[in-house]
Amino acid sequence: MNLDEIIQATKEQMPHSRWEHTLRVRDTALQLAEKHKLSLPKVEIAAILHDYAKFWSDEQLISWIKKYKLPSDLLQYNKELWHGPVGAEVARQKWKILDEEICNAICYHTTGRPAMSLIEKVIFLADYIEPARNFPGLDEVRHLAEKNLDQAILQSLDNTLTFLISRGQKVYPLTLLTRNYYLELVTNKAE
Ligand code: DGI
Ligand code: FE
Ligand code: FE
Repeated sequence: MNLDEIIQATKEQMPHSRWEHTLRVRDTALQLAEKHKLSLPKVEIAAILHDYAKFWSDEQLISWIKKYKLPSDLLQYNKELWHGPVGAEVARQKWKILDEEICNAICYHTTGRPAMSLIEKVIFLADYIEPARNFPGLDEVRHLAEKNLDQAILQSLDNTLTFLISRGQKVYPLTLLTRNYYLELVTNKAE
């Protein structure tokens, strides 16, 4: 597995603007990784691959979810939730990446999950705070991410849930479980 080859193939899966987002996620993730003494090459691969399947057709995403027995409940929720788990499967099947931390960081970058590893947290947050993002409440999450990753994750999930509810959209149960987990973690630590 060669990083240049992965970069070239990833670039070909998406429009240029999405590739630029990917590069900003990589840079943001590497900054966080350095601060938290994480393996930079692992973080870089996860960041490059995180949106690999974002522009795949519904048919292609559905066929991977079925073929590789990814959670079938995904199909009852927003299509936006499919590209993470499928991207992780691409990492395994196409790029032979067997490092579970890298695959999980790709898999859970949209929903998060309870008790994420440091690399999962870094990819999850870098995707949310990269410099060109512009969500309501983003400055607070950027600020929190400098001091406490768990608080930043909680705030970003609260923002996402508020956004989904305001648009009348379904919430994927894992998104909610993740939010509740980090709420408890942050609250108990503060006591
Ligand atoms: O792929 P990106 O745009 O870089 O970012 P992402 O993978 O975090 O996807 C964000 C989208 O996913 C955003 O529009 C909100 C949506 N999303 C996150 N959690 C849920 C969700 N959508 C639904 N319907 N339900 C969720 O639980
Ligand atoms: Fe994504
Ligand atoms: Fe992304």
